[in-house]
Amino acid sequence: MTIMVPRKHGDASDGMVGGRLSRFEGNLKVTGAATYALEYPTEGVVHAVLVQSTIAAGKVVAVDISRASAMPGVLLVLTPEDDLGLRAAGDWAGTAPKDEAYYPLPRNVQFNGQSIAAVIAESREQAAEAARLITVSYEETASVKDLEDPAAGEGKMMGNLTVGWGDAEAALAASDVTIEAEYRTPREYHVAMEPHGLIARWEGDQLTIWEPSQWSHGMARMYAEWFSLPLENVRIISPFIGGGFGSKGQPLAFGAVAVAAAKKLGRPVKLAVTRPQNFTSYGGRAATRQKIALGATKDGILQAIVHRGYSETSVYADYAEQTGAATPVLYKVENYSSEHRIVPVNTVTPGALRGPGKNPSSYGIESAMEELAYALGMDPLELRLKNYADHDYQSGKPWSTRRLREALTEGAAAFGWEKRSHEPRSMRDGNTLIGWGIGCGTFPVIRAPSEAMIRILKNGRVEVVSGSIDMGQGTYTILAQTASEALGVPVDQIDVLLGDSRLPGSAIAGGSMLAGSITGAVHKTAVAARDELIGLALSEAGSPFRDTGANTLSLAAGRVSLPRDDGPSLSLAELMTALGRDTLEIRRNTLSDDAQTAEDQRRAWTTMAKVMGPTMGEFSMHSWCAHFAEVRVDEDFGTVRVSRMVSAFDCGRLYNPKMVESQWRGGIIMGVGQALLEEGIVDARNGRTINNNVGDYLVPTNSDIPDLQVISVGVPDLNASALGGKGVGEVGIVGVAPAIANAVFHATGKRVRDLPITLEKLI
Ligand code: MCN
Ligand code: MOS
Repeated sequence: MTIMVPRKHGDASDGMVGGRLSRFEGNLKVTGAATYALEYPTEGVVHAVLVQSTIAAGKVVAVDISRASAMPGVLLVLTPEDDLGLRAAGDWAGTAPKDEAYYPLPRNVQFNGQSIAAVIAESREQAAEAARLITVSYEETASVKDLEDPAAGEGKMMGNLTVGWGDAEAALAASDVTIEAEYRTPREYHVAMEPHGLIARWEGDQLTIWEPSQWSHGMARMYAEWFSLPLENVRIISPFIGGGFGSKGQPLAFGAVAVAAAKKLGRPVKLAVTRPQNFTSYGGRAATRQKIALGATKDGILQAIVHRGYSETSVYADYAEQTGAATPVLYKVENYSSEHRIVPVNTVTPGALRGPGKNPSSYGIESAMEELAYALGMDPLELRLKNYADHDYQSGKPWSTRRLREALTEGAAAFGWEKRSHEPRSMRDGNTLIGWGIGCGTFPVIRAPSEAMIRILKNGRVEVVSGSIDMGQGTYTILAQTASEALGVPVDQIDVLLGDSRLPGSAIAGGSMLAGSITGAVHKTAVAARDELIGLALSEAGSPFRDTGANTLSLAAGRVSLPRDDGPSLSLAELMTALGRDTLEIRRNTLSDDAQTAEDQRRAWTTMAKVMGPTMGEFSMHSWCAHFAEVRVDEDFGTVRVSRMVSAFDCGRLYNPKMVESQWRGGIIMGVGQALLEEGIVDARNGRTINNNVGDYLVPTNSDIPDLQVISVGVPDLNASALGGKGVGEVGIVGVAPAIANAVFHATGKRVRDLPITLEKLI
């Protein structure tokens, strides 16, 4: 467990909610002082290396381990022959586990790159060398390589994702102006700086796992279910994480293998997933296809949206990358129809990647809106403002807050949009074509209960304790700010402890739901701690306040005083000494009062059962943004550079604008990668991801990124969270790719409808 010592930057108000405090753990990370999961010294640790399938579908007939087993240092080889004794785990939603066995090294191969064997040896080098000597014979069967494969078919309709109102087909047919187009996105990957891996250690029936985790409690539950252990016997430790972006929210097959090996050997096992193995040990964003038809009147009033989407999933689990996630909430439209199908292919099951659903969805609708603007001969900004949704047409509910209009108008003003000339290819600088485009984005406000603990120590320091995590988004820092403000204690007197499933329960750091949830819990706990401390100071023998006759006290700048300022004034340390206390410990949660049983709490912290979606109350609640992109395209070579971006956001109140701005910029940078570079390429012969490394799977570098101007237009939204903030982490990427695609069209007159926009598609 790591205690964070905050350092203060700038003026005193930086430590309050809304201040621009720097990330506490950033310094530790860049200087190497932060301990990542695989860096924990564990005596007697041995090393596991995975062997993955080289076919897309079939059966493992035999695994020859004779040469591997004979290698020096090799302790154990696991293959589909070994029954590891695991049971199936329940899913995120909290559905009870199926009563069946779980095989993390299965005999049936369902995708290329599936783990089918593991070697455990005294050193990693010995294990890696032995792993190369394993030979596997397969009985290969027919497979579906990807969405392009003629064998892929039409997939299955996801009935729960069908959305409709009015009569979209009829209204489309009756519209003056229509456009119809198909948009495509490829497989995309998280590529977090810290690859996956873990150290697993058993002590009797107690299991400790050091593994980067976006959700320590949920992962602990799933490991407990796999190994038939009581939840309290499993501990996940994850104080520092080198990014997750959606990939680190649940335990994966390799984790089960490492834990099972540690149990068999009676020694701690370290398993580092190699970078190439990271491309198939968990799924990235699914490839998508979507057909969108828009109908409008001559003066640009939207009449109908008809939307048909597809995304790939695996052959063993249904995961929908919901192409219809943003389409129904962005515009005012009386006739709407959207459907989504998932197409099973032989891949690892895709997963959530920053802005899941909303991201490809906004690429579709925001590209289509610009195509409509050109069909109408109308400025794309004007078209968007003209069709501004005054409420949520899908749920029929009013928005809690929606400052998308301000995002569009203030973003446009900062960008200088009025200087745009509408015709494609009409703006240039010598041989360079210049284009401007807009893309709007949105992400729902997702709320979840959480728990927190505050400890006031005898030395006057305050600990904020939570099992939530910080993968770089700033949880440590905003929790110190939240506690500082509510308690009246300077931020440099506060230590935040996170990243351990033994600590108080928390929402997942996913779906942009953590900050709103956990600041709410910490705020509530800090207010209770303050009340408790003042109550004790007024009533306990030994306290100099007891006989002052005061009925309340003030706590400010870390000192407890009479409100009138004319009596005793004690620091926290002095007061704790006067009270004769070593610690004062307060724990609170944000579950409702009638849902406080142990079972309620277990479900709340280890499943998604108590998570609330954006329309589960009176209002429809979302974050919003508008991106304005400028691209420069070399007319001869077709190379595209993003030369300027202005993005305006409504994310409600910002707990820490400095971190919010870097969250937004981080999302925008990932969006630039999505628009111009990122594409998982599948070998049609064997279903293998070919570019499974950071040399060939391109993500943006600093030189690909211009200055990114970000603007906040939000106002506090107290329906969305206790402190008025909406989600920040995901919305930044949403809408970037269409803004760039639209700018490329404006520059070149060529509409590329499949990402990424590479030069060969432009020439
Ligand atoms: N914040 C704020 N004011 C708000 C909301 C948020 O100051 N109103 C700031 C805080 O610093 C907070 C951060 O923004 O810590 C993110 O808050 P939130 O939007 O609630 O997102 P979560 O804390 O739930 O984090 C998860 C989110 C997701 S889902 C992905 S994907 C993502 C992201 O955060 N992955 C990230 N940002 C990331 N940032 C880094 N560095 N690494 C990742 O892997
Ligand atoms: Mo974020 S993709 O929901 O972890």
